[in-house]
Amino acid sequence: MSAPLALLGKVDYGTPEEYRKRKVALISGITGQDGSYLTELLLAKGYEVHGIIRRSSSFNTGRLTHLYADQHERPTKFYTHYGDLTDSTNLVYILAQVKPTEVYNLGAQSHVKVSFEMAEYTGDVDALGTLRLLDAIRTCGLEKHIRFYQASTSELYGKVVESPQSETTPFYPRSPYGAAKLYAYWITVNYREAYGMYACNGILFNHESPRRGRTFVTRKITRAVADISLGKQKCLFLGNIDAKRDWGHARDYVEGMWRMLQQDEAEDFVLATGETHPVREFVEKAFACVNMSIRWEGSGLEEVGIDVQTGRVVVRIDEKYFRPAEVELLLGNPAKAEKKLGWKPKITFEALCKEMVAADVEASQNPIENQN
Ligand code: NDP
Ligand code: GDR
Repeated sequence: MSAPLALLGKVDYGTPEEYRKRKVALISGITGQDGSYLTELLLAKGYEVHGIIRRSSSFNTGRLTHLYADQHERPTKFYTHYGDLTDSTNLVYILAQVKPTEVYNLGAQSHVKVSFEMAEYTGDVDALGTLRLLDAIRTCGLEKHIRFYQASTSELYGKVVESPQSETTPFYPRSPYGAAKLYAYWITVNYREAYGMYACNGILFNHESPRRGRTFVTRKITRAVADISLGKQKCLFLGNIDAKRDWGHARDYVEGMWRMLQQDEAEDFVLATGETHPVREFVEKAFACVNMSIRWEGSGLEEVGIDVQTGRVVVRIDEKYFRPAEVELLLGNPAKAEKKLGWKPKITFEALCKEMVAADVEASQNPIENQN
């Protein structure tokens, strides 16, 4: 069966081996946490990096500012293109223009709680957006030339069926986000099997950093800890503090993404630390970084976190942060990635927490310079 490229007329890209002698990456979601770290990694490896950015009335390229600045001081191989995963024509146009050798699909409505309120949009971007990008590659006739990375997630596991969770654990998503990512996972597998594409799923467990979006729980906590320690905020309001997550550092995880695209054959891999911690432990560790210790009192919605030294309530529970269906426990088994990719996370839970608190203390003291 011929590729839909016939619609565009034949383009000779040379053999896949010749084509892949160049190192050109295209990243959707480049303005996000992972996109910014992956861009740094690929530029350091000598890649030409192209990113898809969305037009927004407010500033959305803060995590890339240092790379734009570099470009004006000395020429770099970093380019951005306006686009959106809901716009097929635009994706075909960008692919035809850029002719990447590797495509990293990181773009997504990535907030689980928000996905319950914007379920259709989340499905459009996270599920159909992945299909659009895969089809755009085929439309350009590049399905044998491009290596494709799909940002799959531990949210696919959802309700605990087995623990720790590995590449063979059955999926049971618990949110519109998880369900949309399930479609994206399987369409990636399907395009690999149907069209011989080099397409991989990275099933990544939670990974954080000082560049984490401000409404995800770790960053929300470290920002509040910074502001409370500096007397700028009184109390932190949270939802389910008993949920457990396998938290790593985003810098380690983007290295794993790249390694997945350097194998002889495309496969799916879990990236995780193999440790799990409840949200309440992250709260305790974060406060400890500013020399505050927390004592818990009460239960359920009435539970509070008290600063032992002053006796002040600094953490309260707010019903509005609970989800209609929760993922209670995530704990990954990264053995396959360690064996086949030689990948191991380097940054510990404690070091991650410390780095995030230090960055937020600095940002709180100098709010103009630090707008991540
Ligand atoms: P972020 O939320 O920080 O970044 C998401 C990116 O997607 C942003 O660049 C955003 O653009 C972009 N985006 C959103 N909607 C669209 C759209 N319609 N078209 C094109 N781009 C869009 O996510 P992370 O960096 O944390 O995560 C990267 C990917 O990995 C996501 O797909 C996420 O679901 C997945 N993932 C993340 C994990 C984590 O723990 N961080 C774990 C497992 C998977 P804008 O800046 O304009 O909003
Ligand atoms: P998650 O991350 O849903 O795991 O998805 P998030 O940090 O939002 O939640 C982690 C856990 O903390 C609980 N929680 C709260 N969460 C938020 N955001 N705000 C709160 O106030 C709060 N209080 C308690 C949550 O209920 C949850 O159990 C992230 C995203 O990056 C996804 O895109 C990615 O796929 C998964 O990680 C792996």
